[in-house]
Amino acid sequence: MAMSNRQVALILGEIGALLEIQGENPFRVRAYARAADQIDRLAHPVSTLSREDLEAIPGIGEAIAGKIQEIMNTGTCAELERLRTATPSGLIQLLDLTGVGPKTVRKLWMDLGVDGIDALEAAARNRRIRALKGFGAKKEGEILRAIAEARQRAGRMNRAEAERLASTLIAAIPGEAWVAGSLRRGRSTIGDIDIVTTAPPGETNLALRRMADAVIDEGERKISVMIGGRRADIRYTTPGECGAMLLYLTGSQAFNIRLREIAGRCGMRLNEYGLTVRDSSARLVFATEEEVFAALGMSPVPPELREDRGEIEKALEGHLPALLTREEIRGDLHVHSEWSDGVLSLREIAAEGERMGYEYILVTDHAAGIGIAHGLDAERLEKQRQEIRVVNRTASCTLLAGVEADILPDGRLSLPDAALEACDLVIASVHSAFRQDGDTMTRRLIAALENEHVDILGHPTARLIGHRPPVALDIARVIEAAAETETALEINASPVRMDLDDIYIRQAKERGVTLAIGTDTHHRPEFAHMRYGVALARRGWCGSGDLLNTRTADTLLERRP
Ligand code: DGT
Ligand code: CA
Ligand code: CA
Ligand code: ZN
Repeated sequence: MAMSNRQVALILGEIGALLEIQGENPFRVRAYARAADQIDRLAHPVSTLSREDLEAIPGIGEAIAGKIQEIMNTGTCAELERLRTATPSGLIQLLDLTGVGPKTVRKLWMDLGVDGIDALEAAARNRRIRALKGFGAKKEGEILRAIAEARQRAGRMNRAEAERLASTLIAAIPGEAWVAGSLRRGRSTIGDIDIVTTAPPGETNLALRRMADAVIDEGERKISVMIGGRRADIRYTTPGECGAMLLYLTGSQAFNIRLREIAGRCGMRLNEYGLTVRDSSARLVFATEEEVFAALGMSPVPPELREDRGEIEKALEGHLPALLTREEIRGDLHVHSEWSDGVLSLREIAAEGERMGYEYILVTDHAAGIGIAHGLDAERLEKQRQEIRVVNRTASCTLLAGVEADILPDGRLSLPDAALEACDLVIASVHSAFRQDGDTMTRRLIAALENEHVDILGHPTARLIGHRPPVALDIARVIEAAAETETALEINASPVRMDLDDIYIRQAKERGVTLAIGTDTHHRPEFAHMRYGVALARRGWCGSGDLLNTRTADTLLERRP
């Protein structure tokens, strides 16, 4: 399908904006803005124009005409991908804010170190923006309003954003409080925050009212507030009744409905306050969820499984699967260093691995390929392996020498086989031509799986939550090919990826495919995202035997011929 003029114009506009954020030559910045404008106003589909036609358009020279053809052929272009890699992805999202253009973004980035929407919100709430030259208190207020508005448009939160908001709320609540809802169930995206607390309602309502942008609903039993465009529901309970409330507010709704049916079959009524025996006024209350499950004759169901996808039947039979735990994870299988687009040295990565209690970390820098900044070629990879050997002499966490190779649009990889073979383990991922049709994309991924040197298919759907939809893909065929070629599928635990997601993880597991959790760390704090990956694996019903991360380094290396 040919790209529309609007799509091409948007890409040219993004290149111009990114060049400006990067502080590049103002003439190039303006050339892209102008070209975007021209394409947007063309009377004919840009896809019908020849190279000569393109260059005849005022303001479109040889260089930009070439870019336009590249964009129409691949859905993206090397220049754009280079800029996207070089620019913190949070900055690109700031451009979506009303009243915020590239020049503002550059100033916020350079002067305040703002690298995304959350940092911008923090800066505005701490009154650091009004102090900037040319900004002021009015602009600061506009920015806060634009953030709230953008979040309402953007839909669901990613887990990192949701966790930050939940901790802020819990810190403000004068008493014990627990996270419930989809956040507790480990879902990859979160609609709103749900919290259960035993704190006194009056005092808590006052505290929350003070920090909220708006109060939707307030009383003795609950309060619902809006903060930065996000909703939070807080329910009050007592220590003795906490179990039924936490169970109710954790959900899911489908799970709750089934539990009520089960209670009904035993002649009881279940709600968020406890169990009542029908035709009697006696109410049983529970301090813990476990006691509620016991009263219903079930084993306790872990929050990650509470979706009514077969777990209730298993819990009634007492046959719930043993799920993966964080303690069983021996290492992280996707980490970038300063050798490509990460910031940590190999030594710092090994030290972080030690701190996390890991036995190993698979270092997977980008291999040279289209759109990847500072990708490594075979020679640089060999140099990196030598340095890894040196670091491994003194570190207790072993660095494994891997690579993240690009799957090119035709299914070939961005590194020759000999270079792949020299690595301990190879991840192959899609980083370009995201708009291929489903059949082409599926065949492209299967070609990569069939390469005998590929061990893990990285972030299989390439989605970026709130930013880029999953690629078109026949996931069943990809899972089948992964099973046949004994290639692992990644559970990318970055909160903006969460890829594969739970349902696909479960399909893969059931077909006997091994999964590999990787945090895709580029900066130190991202190592902690391992917990998101573990939660996703649990939501996919995985036990320790389904993961590569639970194997010893020696067992992992035996996979290699
Ligand atoms: P979300 O916020 O869209 O990511 O998903 P949840 O699961 O957090 O849903 P939410 O916030 O609407 O409600 C939190 C929990 O409250 C939900 O998981 C189960 C419970 N709940 C909400 N509405 C109902 C309902 O109509 N019936 C029952 N049985 N439970 C409900
Ligand atoms: Ca919720
Ligand atoms: Ca809610
Ligand atoms: Zn990647």
